Amino acid sequence: MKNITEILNSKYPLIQGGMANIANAVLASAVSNAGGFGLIGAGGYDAEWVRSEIRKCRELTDKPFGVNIMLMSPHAPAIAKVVVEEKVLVVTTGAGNPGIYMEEWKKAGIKVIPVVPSVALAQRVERAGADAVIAEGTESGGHIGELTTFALVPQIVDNVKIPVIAAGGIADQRGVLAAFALGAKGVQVGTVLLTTLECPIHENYKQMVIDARDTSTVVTGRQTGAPVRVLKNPMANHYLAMTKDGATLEELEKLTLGSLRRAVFDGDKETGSFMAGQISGLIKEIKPMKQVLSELFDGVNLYKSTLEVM
Ligand code: TUI
Repeated sequence: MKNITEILNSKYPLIQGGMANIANAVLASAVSNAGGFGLIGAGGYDAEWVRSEIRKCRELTDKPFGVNIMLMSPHAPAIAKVVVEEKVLVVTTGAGNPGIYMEEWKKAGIKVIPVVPSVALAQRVERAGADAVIAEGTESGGHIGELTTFALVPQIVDNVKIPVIAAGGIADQRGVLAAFALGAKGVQVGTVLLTTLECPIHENYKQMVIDARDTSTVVTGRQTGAPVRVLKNPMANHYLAMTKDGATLEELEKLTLGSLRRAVFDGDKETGSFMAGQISGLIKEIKPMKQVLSELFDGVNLYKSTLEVM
């Protein structure tokens, strides 16, 4: 089986999370320049935004990087074409099954690494030609599945032949080692990148992650079928109270419209949605990207720590 660093052509076996509205060319190039594998997160943006960020990223780094496509976006079909036209090396997908795009991407030589919340979807995308999968636990920030990283990773490892990348709850070397002990060959991180110097979010967002404790996140949207983990704030409390009072889908959508942008760009602590994972409580300071990645990996032999599963 290929190592993740061979698939990604990166120094570290680390891929950046999709991080909708956050992961632009500045963040992606910072991750790749520090030895990880950066991604442009398409989120809810349109195809021309993605094309322009890909081109900007090529100016900012000579290292490889990829694109994350959020499949719930109405722009996903057009973005799926742009990654082919722009000869993107690696595509990760989230929030859905990328099956309908796989043939075209594989034909174009793109390496495809879907985020999967279950063994069933991992097996389905493996059959469709995925090069690896990202097993993302419910500890993660943003849109999440049901299973924890600890339960999900080894079950996917035992049921696919392609490499598995672990995500959710990883923010230091212990988390990386644990992921490898569970059989993962790499990690995806998001929350720990929010507080890097280079991360292009409002200072209030970074400070909220630094101030967070273990119990500071909450899941909104469980009832509407799109559960999203965010930092607790008046916006999240209001959302949950409205859900309890039987608010309609329209009312909830109206409340959350633009709320991620208000968090990322305006740092609006009252009405923004600050997506972040349960590991926020471990993060204590703002650091340069290079230091964060070095602290995750340097000085440890991950491959020796891996147990052979019989
Ligand atoms: O996608 C993510 N995290 C995200 S996307 C996002 S943007 C957004 N904003 C508001 C509402 C919804 C999305 C913010 N964070 N992570 C990857 C992920 N994929 N988590 C869960 C899944 C997933 C869920 C179901 C993947 C596949 C899936 O399959 C269902 C099916 O069709 O079989």
